[in-house]
Amino acid sequence: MARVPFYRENRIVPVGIMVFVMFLFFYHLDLDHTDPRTADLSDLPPDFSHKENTIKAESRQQQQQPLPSFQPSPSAIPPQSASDKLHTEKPTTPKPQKQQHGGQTTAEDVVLLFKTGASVLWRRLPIHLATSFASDRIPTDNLLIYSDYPETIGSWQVIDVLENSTESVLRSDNYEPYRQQADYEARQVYAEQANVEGDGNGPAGGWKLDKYKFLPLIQHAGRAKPDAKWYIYMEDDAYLFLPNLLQHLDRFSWQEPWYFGGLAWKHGDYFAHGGAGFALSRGAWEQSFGLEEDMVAKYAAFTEAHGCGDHVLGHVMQDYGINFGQTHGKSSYSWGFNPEPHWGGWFRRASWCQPLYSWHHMHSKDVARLYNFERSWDFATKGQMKYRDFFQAMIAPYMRRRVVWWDNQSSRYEIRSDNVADAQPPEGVSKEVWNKAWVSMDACEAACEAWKDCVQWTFYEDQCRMDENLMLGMGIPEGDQRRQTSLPRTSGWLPQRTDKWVCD
Ligand SMILES: *[C@@H]1O[C@H](CO)[C@@H](O)[C@H](O)[C@H]1NC(C)=O
Ligand SMILES: CC(=O)N[C@H]1CO[C@H](CO)[C@@H](O)[C@@H]1O
Repeated sequence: MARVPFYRENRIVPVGIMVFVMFLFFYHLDLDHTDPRTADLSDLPPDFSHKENTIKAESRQQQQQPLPSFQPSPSAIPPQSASDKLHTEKPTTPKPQKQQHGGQTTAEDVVLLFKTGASVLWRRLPIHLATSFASDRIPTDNLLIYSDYPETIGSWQVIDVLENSTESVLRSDNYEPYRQQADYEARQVYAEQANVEGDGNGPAGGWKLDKYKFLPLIQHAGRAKPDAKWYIYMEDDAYLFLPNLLQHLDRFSWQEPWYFGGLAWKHGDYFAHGGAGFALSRGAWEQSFGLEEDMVAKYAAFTEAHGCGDHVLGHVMQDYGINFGQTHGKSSYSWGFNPEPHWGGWFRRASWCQPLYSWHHMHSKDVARLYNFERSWDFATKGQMKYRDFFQAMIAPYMRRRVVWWDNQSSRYEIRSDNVADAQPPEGVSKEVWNKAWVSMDACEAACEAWKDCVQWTFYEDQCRMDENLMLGMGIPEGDQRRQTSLPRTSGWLPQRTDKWVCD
């Protein structure tokens, strides 16, 4: 018997049409609901940890104070600035460029600006050449490597970003390492810190050159790559989750002036912390560097008088009416770009479901394993990688119920034998359990378990510290000298409690 083709089968065709219509319907619903922009980041508390590499327990209260609302002082903006027209129309939410993130902005659209220095280059650059600079991740043409001495490594050219420094700057004391570098080279002396004969540390104080690099770097990049839509800056001891960031950039128009990264501030200027990495749109470049013959010369005195290059750049941006942050005037956003390493930063409920863009103070080993992790992430189907995803893959495996010789810096509450009289238990915890916390490891753990938000604790002698945020920290391994000079500290985690930190 001949089979009827399926499209003539009158039981299948109407059902097929119905299924197709329902699919279209749900697809549209889904588009509306998954729009990441509706999860506006402005509700989030600011993270004040930037610029501070370690978060001290004493200063955390202060760090969690909300920022004063961000209004650049009008006098800081030159009245003649051609940027005024752009500056007045301040969008409060990023303008959508497309419906759903799916890779409209590709690595071809951006330039990755990598900053290093002559005395650290040989230790920090090679791991990136072997991992994060893979040409399927960032095309070689879209990568600019900046140092303070020119080098050639295979097909990579390292640019001396200070090569055009003016005479007056060259005479500055801070430039001594730059001048000495040439002498090292001329005398056939290495500066690799590779522990091989003939090796040296290089000129002392190379870090002093750092602040001079930011303006020439951005000026050079914008001129060398005028067709780029975004300039993405990173330092040699950072890891930047580039594919995650590209999906983020999809939500902004590169023609508009955008400048975002990890929030930092100094002398009344808000700026992107250099170590955490940042993104600058072509629109921002044109509205600032694009208007000047030589921005480096124009701000030479300001650079000389201040300490940090990322701040100098932020000051310039502010002068040209380019406000920091992805909501422009709102400074509350600062998740994603981290000025600390993954083991020294806090995993909080508030950032748990936010996408993750960078970690700073990375060892070469970190770069290798973060690169592996990034490659294992399926961006096409899972979308952006969040703090939660990173935590589950890279942090949680280290966390145990209890580990001796480990201090994880739990610090929201600290109960000691000498302050217990004033201890106030959090809501829902009995005074009896709480006030015993300092007595023993078991009592400390019991107090943490009794406080419903507690996710980690640390016990030492007569001191119990507890926290509602998670930080991995570092242990003290067997054979380490520090085990001879102190008593063991014990730490414990309750990472299973993050099950309550649901996303969506
Ligand atoms: C230095 O100046 C030359 C000539 O203008 C230019 O080609 C080069 O790109 C400049 N270098 C930097 C790092 O800006
Ligand atoms: C963030 C961090 O690692 N904090 C501490 C964890 O414990 C070690 C060992 O006691 C300390 O050296 C770290 O400073």
